[in-house]
This record gives sequence, C-alpha cells and structure tokens, in this order.
Amino acid sequence: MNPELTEKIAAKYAKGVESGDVHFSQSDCKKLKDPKTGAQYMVTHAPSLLKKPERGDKETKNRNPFAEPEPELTVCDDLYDLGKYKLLLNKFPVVPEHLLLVTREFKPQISALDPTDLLTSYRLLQDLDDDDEQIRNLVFYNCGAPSGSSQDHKHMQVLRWPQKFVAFQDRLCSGKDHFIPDMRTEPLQDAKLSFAHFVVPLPEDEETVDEDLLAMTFVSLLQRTLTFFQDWSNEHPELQTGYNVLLTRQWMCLVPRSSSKSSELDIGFNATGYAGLVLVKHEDVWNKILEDPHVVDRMMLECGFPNTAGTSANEYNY
Ligand code: B4P
Repeated sequence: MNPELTEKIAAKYAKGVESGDVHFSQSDCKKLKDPKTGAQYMVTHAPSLLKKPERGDKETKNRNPFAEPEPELTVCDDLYDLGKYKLLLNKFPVVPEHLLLVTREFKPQISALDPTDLLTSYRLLQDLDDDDEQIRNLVFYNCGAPSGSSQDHKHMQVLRWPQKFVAFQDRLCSGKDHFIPDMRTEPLQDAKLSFAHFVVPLPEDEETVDEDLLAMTFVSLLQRTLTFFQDWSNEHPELQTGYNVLLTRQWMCLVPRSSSKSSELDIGFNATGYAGLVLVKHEDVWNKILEDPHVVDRMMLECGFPNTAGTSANEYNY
C-alpha cells in the first residue's frame, strides 16, 4: 500500500467528479450464485450508461482520448518515472476511482503485454491493495476486438474489487502454490464452467515476483490461449484474435474470446465479466439474469471457447 499514491488518486477523483470531468454512473448491484456451477456473480445494473455523453458522436469515435489525455483526468503523467505510462482516471466509471494505465507512446491494443506492462501492473496492485482494510484491486486488459475493448491505444485498467466477492479464480487457486505451466503441467481450469480459461496462482512471497516470473507465466498462458485461434481459423476464417487478461496479487488468468457480445441477451462482456463482474445496461437483461443466473455461464461460452479442463495443450491443439 502506498498512501501517497492512493491519496493522490482519491483527491483527483473527488475533484474530477465535482468539476464534471468524471462522469460517474450510478448503479444497483446484486450478488448471485450460479446454481449449476457454484460461481458467484456480482451483477451491476447501470442504465445511465446507455446515454454515455460521447457515445455515437462521430468526431469522438475517431479521436484517440489517450493521445492527449485531459489534465483533469491525469493522475500521473509518468508513472514510477519509467517514461512509459500515464495513470488516468476513467472518464466513465461505474466504480469510483477506476483507473487506466495507458502507454505514453501509441501502441496498439492488440499487442501482447510485455514484461514491463506486467510488472508495472503488479506494482500498482501492491500500491493500491490494503490487506488490513480488505481493499483489493483487479488489473485487466481487453486485447483485440472480440475482447470487449473499444479504444485502440494500449491501456490496462484497474478496478476496485467488490467487498467479500469470491471469483472462481480465487476458489481455483486457494491453497495452491505458484507454478509455470509447461509441457507436463497445465494451468488451472474449473471443469464446472462451460468456457475455456487458464489460471495460475502467483507466489505468496511477493519478493519473488519479478518481470521474468510474470512474463514466463503470461507467455505460458498466452500460448494456450492462442491455440484456439490457430485451431478454429480453417472453419472460421472470419475469427479475429481476442483475449482477456486478468491479474490480481493472487493469480493471473487468460480467457480466449470469440465475440464481444452475446446474441442470447443484449449484453457485451469485457475482462470483468470473466471474473463474474457482470455489467448490465438494459433492464430486461438485468431481470433475466436475476431470474436465471446460469444464463451468464452460457453467454460466457458463447463469447469464449469450450472448456478444455482435463486435456493437455497437445491434445486440444491437434
Ligand atoms: P476499453 O478496454 O476499450 O473498453 P471497456 O472498458 O469495456 O469500456 P467501454 O468503453 O466499452 O464501456 P462500457 O460502456 O462497456 O476501455 C476504454 C476505457 O476508456 C473505457 O473504460 C472508457 O470508459 C474509457 N474512456 C473513454 N474515453 C476516455 C477519456 N477521454 N478519458 C479517460 N477515459 C476514457 O462500460 C462503461 C464503463 O464501465 C467502462 O469504464 C468499463 O470499463 C466499466 N465496466 C465494465 N464492466 C464493469 C463491471 N463489471 N464493473 C464495473 N465497471 C465495469
């Protein structure tokens, strides 16, 4: 925990909301349990997002908001003096103090995370999390069009984790030691869930977490993620590469994505959906999810790929 940084963020956020530079959306939240998989969902209903001020505006659509970010939203112009990242407030948050870690130089959102992206994200989690106060954060990266990303300039996002929320990744990693998946060892995958996902627990001893460890873990998960696109490209040549990266101090998870939106209900998912944090804009979708929480798991499969638990990378690759 780094009080200097957390206080700077809180002050900038309060000022941004007051001046109207940050457009906070009010929402209702409900915690649900999927009776078939046991997964927890935190479903957030934010109908005012349908009227997002800048949506649909042609000029704004063509503008890169991260090329010259608004000073009112800029928390750090050069985070950790690395010459590589700006730390910005999200202009349209649903959760207070939602942050964006944006590359100073333009890089495409389809590029993979590099070792510095990973270590800077991890360092940010260390600075923002507070175990005594049970404050925890999620870093996520929406890579490629099917992942739910809407901006092409490379950016990771940092979102405060809901209190007392246990994601399937937490259950999967509970009591497990860190390992780097290889030819003989597969990443963790919950066989009860319908969709493919690859999870690795991170070391409890944070001193041992460095660029190499994070990069090797990431690459091992990315290899498995990309096999889906190689395997499916003959039958589905239109398929674009896309995946989500989710990182907490406890685990790293990658999810291959086939589509950003579900056709079963009018809803799109970014990485947060694959932690069970489901953002809903339409009232009828909210009601349908409350009635039948398992619909979320079906939509996760529709927007992802089938679960491969119990199969080795070689088997599902060829
Ligand atoms: P992307 O990676 O491109 O897309 P996204 O987060 O999925 O957001 P999207 O724009 O599709 O918003 P949505 O209505 O689904 O990220 C781009 C980010 O840049 C966005 O977060 C956007 O708000 C932000 N941005 C755009 N212009 C900006 C500017 N000028 N300055 C600073 N930031 C700018 O979702 C609405 C919001 O809810 C998003 O912030 C989204 O991240 C967040 N959200 C999604 N799921 C959530 C969940 N389950 N819980 C809480 N929040 C959630």
